[in-house]
Amino acid sequence: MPRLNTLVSAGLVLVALAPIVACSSVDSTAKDQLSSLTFAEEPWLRLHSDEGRFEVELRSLPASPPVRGDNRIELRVLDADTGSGIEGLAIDMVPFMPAMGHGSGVDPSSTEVGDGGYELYPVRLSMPGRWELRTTLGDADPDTLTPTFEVP
Ligand SMILES: [Cu+2]
Repeated sequence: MPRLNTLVSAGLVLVALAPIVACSSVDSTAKDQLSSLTFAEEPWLRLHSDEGRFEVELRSLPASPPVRGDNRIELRVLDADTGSGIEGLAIDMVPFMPAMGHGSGVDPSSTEVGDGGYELYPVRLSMPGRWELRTTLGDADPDTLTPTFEVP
């Protein structure tokens, strides 16, 4: 059936296999399970930084948007004019719940993964509701970004 073949794109196969991979390692911790997952090809959010210098793609695991508990978030930081990845940025991210005026108690650390990619872990969202990721890109001449979303 050609129609079925069209539906079974690489992306769908990845999504279908992810739970199987997670379930096959019953003894591993939540962290191990999270690190065995692969970011989706399509970002769940694209934003310009507040000063417009960067275009930033966001991907998250184990789901998009991020979920209650610990998340892995990848930021891909691109030059807004040329589209090329910006390397060597210090990234500071503070999860914050504006309605209740609290953060998450843990600051995620940033690991550069190449080509303008930065992985933030653990992004800990302790309760359902609206969260902001108050993010600073670079330290000498920083630009900022505040992805905002609902945690189910
Ligand atoms: Cu809260």
